[in-house]
Amino acid sequence: MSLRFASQTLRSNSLLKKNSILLATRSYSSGEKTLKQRFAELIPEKVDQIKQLKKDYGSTVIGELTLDQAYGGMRGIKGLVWEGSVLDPVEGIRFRGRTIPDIQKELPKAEGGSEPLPEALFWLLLTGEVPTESQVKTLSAELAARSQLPKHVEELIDRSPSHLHPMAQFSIAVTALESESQFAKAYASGVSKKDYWNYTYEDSIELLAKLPNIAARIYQNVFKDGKVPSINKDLDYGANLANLLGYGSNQEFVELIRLYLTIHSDHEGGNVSAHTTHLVGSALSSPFLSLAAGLNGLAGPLHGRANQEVLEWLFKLKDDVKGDFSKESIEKYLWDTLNAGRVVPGYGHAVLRKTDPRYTAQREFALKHLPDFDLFKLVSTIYEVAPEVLSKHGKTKNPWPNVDSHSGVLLQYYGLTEESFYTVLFGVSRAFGVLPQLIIDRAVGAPIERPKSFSTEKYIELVKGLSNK
Ligand code: CMX
Repeated sequence: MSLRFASQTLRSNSLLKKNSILLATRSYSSGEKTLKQRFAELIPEKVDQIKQLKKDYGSTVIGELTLDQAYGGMRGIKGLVWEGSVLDPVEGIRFRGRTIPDIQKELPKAEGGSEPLPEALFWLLLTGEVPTESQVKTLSAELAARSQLPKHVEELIDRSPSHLHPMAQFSIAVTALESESQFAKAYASGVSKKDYWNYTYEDSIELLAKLPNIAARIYQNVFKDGKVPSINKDLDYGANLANLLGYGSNQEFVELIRLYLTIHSDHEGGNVSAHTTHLVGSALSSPFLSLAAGLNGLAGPLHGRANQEVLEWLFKLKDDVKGDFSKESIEKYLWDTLNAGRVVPGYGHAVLRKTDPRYTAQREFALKHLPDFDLFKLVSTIYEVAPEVLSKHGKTKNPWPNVDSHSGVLLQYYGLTEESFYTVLFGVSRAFGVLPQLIIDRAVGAPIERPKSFSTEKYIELVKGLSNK
């Protein structure tokens, strides 16, 4: 290690210590545990639980594997561990055992608000526990306090050409935050494995804290006048993000952002963005590099970018039907899409086999706040027509809408009309889901991921050998 790097490392480690001491003092004075303290308490329990489970059942067969699954995107293969959420094909997502309506009811809210605070969900995903209001306030304040971007990251975003997709800018900016990684510095200085989680936690909070400034800077640069308002240290995460984007004066929009960030966060471990973040993290790449990798996956049209595609598809539909929004003309448009060999964006899912409860939560928000909005009515009519058309078409295993089918329409209503930005908001939310798992991974000593692959020739040899038995 160079002398310069070694002294930087020592400096940042002592800063980190100071930070932890400050946090500890703050929490003792309020009498409640901080998130970090509570998580630290829970680690031995989790480690023991896993140790015991492996000791008792380590050689139990938990599934079968067919050749179709190897060639079919590994659907249904159980081989990942993900603590924050489990996805049931019919019922949808549960965050630490709780459905979306449960978390809407149970998680702390902002004063006067009715949607859950995403900071509270982060706490729940990491610990399995619902935080108190004051614990969430402490976390919100910490995130606001750590939100400022390093100059070089601001410059990188400012230098990005406006035709570079916002998701590419987002990924570049998150990657460039690697300069701030306490984990990378601690690893280079030879810190013990037992402490990995500590530095992963610090990086994750630092990263989460900085995402609103990154997202807003991209938005203001590409679509507005490039000026980004300042973070308000007294506001929660969603309110700050809404402010930075320029829509904070509308309380309904602020509520929407809180709901949006909460429900887009986690969808168990096998989806592309979650799995990628976890996989890259398993090589002990920092949370910055790991999340950036996950964001690159989220940017794909079959995954997060579908929310942008939905809007583009809806606008084309509006052009095509020339004011005739009858079920018949929408049905024709759906068939035209399918017959052109394209997917209907916002419909279908690799795991779900029913309407996505994240779709339902957004539909309920729309029914409450914007029941007469023409695009919402259009989305509702498509919901009446598309499942039957997709079923008749006969390819997709799930003809029901997913989360992306609804999110853009809500943002359109409040004036955030630039659909190529939508996946960035999804990405900010996804960080709330994948970073807790990254911290848990390091706390329980999860190994580098390395499944086995075969060539087609080797699979032929394998199946022929097996079928001869
Ligand atoms: N429209 C038309 N065809 C569809 C379809 C849709 N909405 N959904 C699936 N299909 C097709 C698939 O393309 C596949 O066709 P081929 O056999 O020709 O390859 C066939 O139906 C079987 O697919 P499946 O097993 O039902 O679905 P997959 O698990 O392979 O894919 C998904 C899942 C989400 C990629 C797919 O449903 C899709 O492309 N949907 C549209 C894009 C979308 O909304 N993505 C967002 C998902 C949520 C998220 O991650 O954000």
